[in-house]
Amino acid sequence: MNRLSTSELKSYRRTGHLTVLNAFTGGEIDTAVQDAQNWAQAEIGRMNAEDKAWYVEGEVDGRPVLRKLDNPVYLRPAFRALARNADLLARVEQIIGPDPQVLFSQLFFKSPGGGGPKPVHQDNFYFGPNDIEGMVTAWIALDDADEENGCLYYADGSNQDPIIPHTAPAGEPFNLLVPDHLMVDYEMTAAPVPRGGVSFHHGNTLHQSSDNQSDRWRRACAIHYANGKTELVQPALSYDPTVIVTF
Ligand SMILES: O=C(O)CCC(=O)C(=O)O
Repeated sequence: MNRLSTSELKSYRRTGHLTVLNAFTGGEIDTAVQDAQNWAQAEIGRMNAEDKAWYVEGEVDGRPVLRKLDNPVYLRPAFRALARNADLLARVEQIIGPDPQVLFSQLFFKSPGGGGPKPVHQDNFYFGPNDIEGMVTAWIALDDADEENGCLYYADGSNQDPIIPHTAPAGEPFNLLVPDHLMVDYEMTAAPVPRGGVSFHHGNTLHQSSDNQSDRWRRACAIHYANGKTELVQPALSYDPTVIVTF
């Protein structure tokens, strides 16, 4: 079984994030990407105008493309397979402790030339867990992610800072963000991840992604794990407990 080394764990605890290369094979990622594209086309066909206004983000080759879809791990066997990967679960357990479960998951499409940015936030503000150490996000790169196509940026060490109040821009109640004036002391560092790699981040780690300025996709699946004892006691949005995936 592949596990995190002592120095990797130490680095994660210090900086609040850690990238592991080649966590998944090319074949596993191919299966997930194919499923993501099929699922997106089916969902676009089903969406009403209000959903389209939020989820559709431009066009590629004359066809609408989505910003994101929620709960791939719960809804799609191809993504459930990624989430239950034995090496991934072992690493997650090293970070947060026993009995990891998936409370929520997200599939980000960030399409070529049109995929928009995700503003600075802390996942723990969204989730409001009773234990800030009890959750970790595993962000799986389904394409090479770099500065040109909108990789993640982290504020190193912000995992050791408290949760900061977030606000929502007018008309975007789900897009919670840290206001600029609270970010002046933080430097954001790019964290490129090659396809098949995973970037783990702590729930308090400040992070964001820029827009996709390339002609390449930047698809990624974010899996939000909690250990068996962690509960969402003060969530900023509402999370459906029936979609929790246990192993
Ligand atoms: O992929 C992105 O652009 C945003 C991901 C994110 O915010 C997360 O994984 O918590």
